[in-house]
Amino acid sequence: MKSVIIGTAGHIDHGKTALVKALTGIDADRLEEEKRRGITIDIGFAHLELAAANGEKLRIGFVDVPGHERFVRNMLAGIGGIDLVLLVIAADESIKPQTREHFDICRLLSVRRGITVLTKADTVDSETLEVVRLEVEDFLRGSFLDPAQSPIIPVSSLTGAGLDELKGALAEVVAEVPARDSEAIPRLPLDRVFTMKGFGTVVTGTLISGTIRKEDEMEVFPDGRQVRVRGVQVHGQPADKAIAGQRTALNLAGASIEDLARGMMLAPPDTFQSTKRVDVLLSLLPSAKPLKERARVHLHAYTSETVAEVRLFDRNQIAPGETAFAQLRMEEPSLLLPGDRFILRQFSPVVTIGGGAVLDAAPLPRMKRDASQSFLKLLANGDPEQTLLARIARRGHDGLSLSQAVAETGWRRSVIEQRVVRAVPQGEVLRVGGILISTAAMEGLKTFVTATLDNFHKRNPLVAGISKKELQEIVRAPEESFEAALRFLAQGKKIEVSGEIVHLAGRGVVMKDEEAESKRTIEDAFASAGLQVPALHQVIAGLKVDKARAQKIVTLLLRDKVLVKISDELVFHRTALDDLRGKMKAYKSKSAQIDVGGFKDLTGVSRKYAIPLLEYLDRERVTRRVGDARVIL
Ligand SMILES: Nc1nc2c(ncn2[C@@H]2O[C@H](COP(=O)(O)OP(=O)(O)OP(=O)(O)O)[C@@H](O)[C@H]2O)c(=O)[nH]1
Ligand SMILES: [Mg+2]
Repeated sequence: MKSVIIGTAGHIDHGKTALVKALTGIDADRLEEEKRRGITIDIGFAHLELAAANGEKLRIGFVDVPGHERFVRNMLAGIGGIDLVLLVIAADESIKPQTREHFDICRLLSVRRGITVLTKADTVDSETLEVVRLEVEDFLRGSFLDPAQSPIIPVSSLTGAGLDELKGALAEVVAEVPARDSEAIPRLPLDRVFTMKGFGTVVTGTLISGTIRKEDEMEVFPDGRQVRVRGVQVHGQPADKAIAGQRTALNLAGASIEDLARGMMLAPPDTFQSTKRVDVLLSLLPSAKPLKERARVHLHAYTSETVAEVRLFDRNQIAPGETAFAQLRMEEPSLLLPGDRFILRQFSPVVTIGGGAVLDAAPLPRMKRDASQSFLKLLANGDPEQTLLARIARRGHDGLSLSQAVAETGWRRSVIEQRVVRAVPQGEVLRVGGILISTAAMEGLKTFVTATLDNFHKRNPLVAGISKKELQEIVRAPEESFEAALRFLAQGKKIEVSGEIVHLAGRGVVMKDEEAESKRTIEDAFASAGLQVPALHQVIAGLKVDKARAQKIVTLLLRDKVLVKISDELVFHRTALDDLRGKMKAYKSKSAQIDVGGFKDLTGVSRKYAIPLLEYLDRERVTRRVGDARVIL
């Protein structure tokens, strides 16, 4: 069974509601005020089942909209999720202002199919009907309702004339129109929120994609509140699930009617993010005034509505009839995804001026205008693989995680995986850990890492390498891509990573011969001295290299902990201090305490060395001073 949503459109009083009733038996005017005034104020709903020529059952949900120019806002809340339109034109009035406005809206929303109905056919003679038909044909020519491919059917809701023909045409068009994807991630824009005795909070909407089942957890956008689906109704009947293209009512736990409103959207939890900025492809109606940079407009998308500021990329204004890329900066956040259609209305006086499609609902804040433009051009082409590659590439070496990819595209994870699987062998994308990164960005990162290392070695010839942490801070790459870059470079023998230290292969410490010799001399001098160390300045004085060089070598030895400085004057070789620790440990088995005299006897050093050494041992928590003696810990 196929489910589609048909919207009505047309001027006030042209017989939209009467037509829906004649087709379905349901009066879509549900408000008392509507019945009293005989006009539609808010959207109303009805449903019908038809059989296609091949016997398939077709389930049609109707969204009946108001024609009054003051209620176009409400009309917009209903028309966003429709698959087909019934353009209603009264035979006694022909084309009127809201015929044009509603039709423009349908075109801007990219409604692809529909039927034109000449209502009130019983009120005019056949000649008038023919004249009106010709007018309407002219009006529709070249549009998605071009008379060559879409029927124009005269009907009388009063007498029933033409209704069977209309039903036949409906069955045909409904069978042809592609079904919405019930496998996709579900999104339900809310159009009504109310309480029902015995049920509690109920919301309704046209399910634009996916499937919602009883007991599903959902997130409310833009608020982020979590709710649970206690019950599902489709076209007024209890159901286990609702699928895309169905009028859906949900009984929700976790929210009261005060927490919910028309314009909000339900989607699975922790999947999407609301946004206040969208990059779009915007078309301005020929009838509109030029749209200037920074103009404020009313933005309508599905059931939501907010004020937005228009930002243009490459011009100061969009001329009437023109199409251009733009960024819409919204006052209120909402959940939008690429491909979502929207309508713009002038700030004041409020008239429909244009609309278009969302290309990117997650624009990067620091992207250059040119880069943004070429990115948007690519997205506008609509090739899914290219789109995914561009989205990965624009993240540079930060990469794009799979969950980010889902949030940005609205595609299911498995769909993205498939597209990645197709893209990876082309060599354009790499998968490292949980992120996708473009091969070019990884090459760039590797070059950056080696250049940074090269620079480091030049400036620090006596240092073995840079710490990973420092290197990562310089190249500003997240953990996963950074580690991957190091791994690739190490595999390619470009760098060496030992523990936390990274250096270029074959570089590390570069010493001239006499430096290396001096380093050995210093090391030997201290290693052979044990605790009876010579004065550092004496050792340095005996070297072949100048004092500054010598000082650097000492710094290096201290950094690598070959030498240990325990006071301004005294430097020891690490092995001597390790021996000392061993001696202290052995001494402890004889006595828990040691005084300065005992220490001098144990080590054979003079008082001049004994005091700083004991203080060093205190600092190292080998000993603890108690009066004149030390407790060995
Ligand atoms: N004679 C005749 N009257 C009709 C026909 N269709 C509708 N009407 C009458 O026209 C009036 C307006 O019809 P509605 O169906 O309320 O018009 P609408 O387009 O829904 O109006 P809005 O929702 O307010 O835009 C009502 O009094 C209907 O009875 C028709 O086919 N023949
Ligand atoms: Mg009506």
